[in-house]
Amino acid sequence: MRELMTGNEAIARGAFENGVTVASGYPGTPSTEILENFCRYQGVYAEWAPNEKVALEVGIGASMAGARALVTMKHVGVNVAADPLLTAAYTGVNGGLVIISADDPGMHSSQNEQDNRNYARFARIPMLEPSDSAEARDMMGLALEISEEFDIPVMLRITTRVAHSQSFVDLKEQVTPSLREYKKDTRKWLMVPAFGRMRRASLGERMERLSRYSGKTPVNFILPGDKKVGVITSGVSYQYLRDTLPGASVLKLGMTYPLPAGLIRQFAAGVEKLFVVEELEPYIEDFVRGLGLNAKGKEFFPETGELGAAPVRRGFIAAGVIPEEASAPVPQYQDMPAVPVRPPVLCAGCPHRGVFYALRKLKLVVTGDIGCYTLGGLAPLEGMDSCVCMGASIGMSHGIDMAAPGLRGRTVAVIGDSTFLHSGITGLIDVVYNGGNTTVLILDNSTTAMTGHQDNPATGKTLMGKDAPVIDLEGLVKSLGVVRVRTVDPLDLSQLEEAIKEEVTASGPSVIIARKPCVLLRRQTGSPVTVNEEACTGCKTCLRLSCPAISVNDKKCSVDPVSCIGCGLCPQVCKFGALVAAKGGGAGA
Ligand SMILES: Cc1ncc(C[n+]2csc(CCOP(=O)(O)OP(=O)(O)O)c2C)c(N)n1
Repeated sequence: MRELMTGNEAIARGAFENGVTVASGYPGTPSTEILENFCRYQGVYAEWAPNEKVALEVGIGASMAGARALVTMKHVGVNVAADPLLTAAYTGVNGGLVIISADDPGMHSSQNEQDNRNYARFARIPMLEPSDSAEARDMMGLALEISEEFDIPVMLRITTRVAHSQSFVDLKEQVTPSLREYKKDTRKWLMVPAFGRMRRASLGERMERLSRYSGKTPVNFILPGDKKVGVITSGVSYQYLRDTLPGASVLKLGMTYPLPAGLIRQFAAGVEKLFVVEELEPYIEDFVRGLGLNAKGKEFFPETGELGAAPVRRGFIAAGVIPEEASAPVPQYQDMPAVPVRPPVLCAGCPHRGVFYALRKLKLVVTGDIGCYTLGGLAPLEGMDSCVCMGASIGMSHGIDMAAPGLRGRTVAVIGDSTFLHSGITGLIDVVYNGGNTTVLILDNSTTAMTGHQDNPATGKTLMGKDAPVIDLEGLVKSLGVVRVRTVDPLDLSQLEEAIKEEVTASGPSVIIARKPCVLLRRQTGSPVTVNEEACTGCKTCLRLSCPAISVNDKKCSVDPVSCIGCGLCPQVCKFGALVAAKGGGAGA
């Protein structure tokens, strides 16, 4: 049977077909749908871990026990999982272990665009890179085989375009999952220095064998063509290249670590001009040049942002390979005609909105974190000063507190429920342990909203849909030693402001839990706010809420009754009483 699948669906299918029985991950675009699809297959176990490090450790454990295991994360998640990752290369595996790194060139939904091919080289683990969904499914199986044959975890790297584009996949039957025998072997699994040194030597041997394998694996292959131009490429760049220079000789690399030196030399010897077309860093180009070959790459093709057929074409025009006024059709799907930009915005009725309105009003220094609430940093709310990585808000706030006495009592850390459980807890421990003064606002909307409503340990459900114990956030922070803990309704502005004012000036650490489910979870109908036009002075204070339901027309504010859900926030900021909550609406609705 043939099915149209996204790259993420295809990876989930490949894992199922090839007998993966345990999968763990932490959500993050563009990787999230892999586990959401995998968990629907019969006879498998899949879970959301609280963070990527734990997810990888679950995968290593499952592999050690003899199962085939899958671990998924976005590119920055690999930073969180880097500690177990670099030593897992030493220990190797029992059952096949595959780690998905879903990279995001162009930063569609990420805070950076790091190129995780460097992780494969850094950690010394093999890397495979598919160009479409069929390859994604096939490479999932191949990665498991390589993992078991060479006793090493394998990284399967995809990028946003491969993860989210659809192409055909011919479905295969599932191989019956089998559990390899578990044998106690401390020299392999107990990485104390003496055993670690032995495994380091073994890693060198495994990499040598893998380098030879890379030269003969069918996923690294030459597509013969015009001998005047030879192009080395991989991943989605291969698709852009085929659109742009269909006749060129191509060396397509499906295995990008270790790179096949012999095959590259052989390919280079058969073409007149050698190019490397790759997205982001000159990763392949540097290797090719290191072989003493004269390859052209980043001189003509961009090093940042997402690649596409248009930039590839522009590069080949600049390199004199494609004549300027060539009659070949210009691919249109990049460089699209300009469309109005629609900046992301918190939904109408989002419980995060009031928090940032209040923080801005109180003129506080706000160290932020990553989630839907990061949008509270954008105009006109502008209630957040920083966002670096998941969990950073609390440590940064503590750092400010320790560095600048003038800012003491004026600093707040803001963090979501999923992010707090991911990597905020240790920051709070630091504050308590070291006698800090930080005030932490945990925005508990009962979901991981930003990545599409995944459950987390505070929601009461697992990825497989089972009931789970709900983490008691108040109890948790108290158990860490925070004495001042209170819970507020983020849609009640005066309660919220009062709580923040009191806690920032109080001595010692404090935690305010602003609790209200995400508006998309508690979707209401009806009860929109109405406008009393006579009372409206056109002052535009309501626009400061950045609510997509509110606009000002002819100097009077207007509320879109379709998008307004009557959260009751705007009547609280209008001092002229022009915005009127419907009966039964208002704070707490
Ligand atoms: C290390 C890392 N892993 C995953 C992500 C993707 N991601 C961004 S925010 C977020 C969680 C957001 O949930 P929460 O903190 O509850 O805030 P909400 O979006 O619900 O407001 C995730 C998973 C990331 N940016 N970095």
